[in-house]
Amino acid sequence: MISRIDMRGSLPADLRDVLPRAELDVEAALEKVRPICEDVRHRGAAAVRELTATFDGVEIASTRVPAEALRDALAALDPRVRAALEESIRRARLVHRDQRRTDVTTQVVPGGTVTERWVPVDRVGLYVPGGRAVYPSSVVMNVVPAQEAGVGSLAVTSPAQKEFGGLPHPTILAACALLGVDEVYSVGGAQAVAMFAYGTEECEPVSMVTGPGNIFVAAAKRLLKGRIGIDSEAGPTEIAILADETADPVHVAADLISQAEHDVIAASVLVTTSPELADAVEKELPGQISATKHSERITEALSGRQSGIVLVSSIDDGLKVVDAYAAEHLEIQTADAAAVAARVRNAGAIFVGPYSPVSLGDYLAGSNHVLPTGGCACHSSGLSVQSFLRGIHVVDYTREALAGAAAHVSVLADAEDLPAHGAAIRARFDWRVPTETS
Ligand code: HSO
Ligand code: ZN
Repeated sequence: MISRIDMRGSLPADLRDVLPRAELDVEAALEKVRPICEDVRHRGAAAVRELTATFDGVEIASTRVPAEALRDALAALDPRVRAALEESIRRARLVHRDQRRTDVTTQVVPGGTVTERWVPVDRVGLYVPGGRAVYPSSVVMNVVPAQEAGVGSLAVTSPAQKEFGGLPHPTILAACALLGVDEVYSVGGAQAVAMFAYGTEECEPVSMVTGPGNIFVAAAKRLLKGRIGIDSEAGPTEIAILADETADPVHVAADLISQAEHDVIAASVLVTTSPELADAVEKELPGQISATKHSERITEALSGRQSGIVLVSSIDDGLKVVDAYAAEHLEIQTADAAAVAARVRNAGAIFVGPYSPVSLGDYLAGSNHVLPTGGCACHSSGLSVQSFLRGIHVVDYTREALAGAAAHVSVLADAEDLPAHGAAIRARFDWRVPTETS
């Protein structure tokens, strides 16, 4: 049921186009999302509440989740889930704390310095999906880097759920409480992104919105980008596995299945030098799929055109294939996996060897699971402390140091036909181009 592409002869020139990939037409959703965002912009919280009634089927009196609801959710949280979340948070903090940047001052010339000062974004809104995908782990993965970056004001929003009296899912609320986030809204969809971007009577506007969501959330982020900063537009989950004959087909099948579990359009791609492994994985899949809860969804994802097994004639070719694919998650299950992993150029995150499966990274490795999808790993990184920081150049030159640069500035300004640029420097030196000693 999983398709095969044989590239053992030679690799096709248009490798990127040949490889399986899900298409997500965010552009088409833009027109639906535009009036929603305009409505929120003009009518504020009333519009947000009405849109929540329309799209989520719940009447909410206020968009803000009361503090007691957060406390109650934490008190009612299964203690085992609490312990697991606490460990996930602890490990994520260790990794993200090490991502903090220090300001660097470069002395360019005597008396002339440029300092790169790292300043966190003042206020961030985090979107957490609701509905079928209730992911407290994603709350951790969004909140921890923002907090470690030093973001002062952090708000979380997640769709109002009818079955929870118009509040977001209790596990989401409990995760917020564990992380010390007390500003939470029960709003989902495009209206949530608009609420954050424009602000309402009930929610101060933010400077940046991060977090995964459905196609309407992605479209709203695309529409409002510029007014707000965004992380990447999250597409369906992908796993690629580069494996040779040393890989265990049971592990490979389990890992392909694990990410296919997310969505019928999730992508699972095995790239292997070993036809025997390909056969063994194919043989292994049906048994594992039928033993798992979401077997229908998984079967659809694995038989979709976005998933497949790619046969290659060497690890070198395999590396070319996985680099062209630029997977969100890439596992290396080969001999000398660390050395092979070191040669990978494009991936959201790399999982090395038999004991580093993607599901470890989804929850507890300490790494971040908000990663670039759809091939964006060839130009972007996953969410990190850096995502929430701005590097501001602070330029500080003395009179003498400016004098030393003046002639070159004048020449370049004239060459660009912008003489007033040069004049701004001469104005400080009696309208003459100074020499370094004048
Ligand atoms: N694999 C997903 C993240 C996730 N998995 C959340 C389980 N829960 C995208 O990286
Ligand atoms: Zn996952």
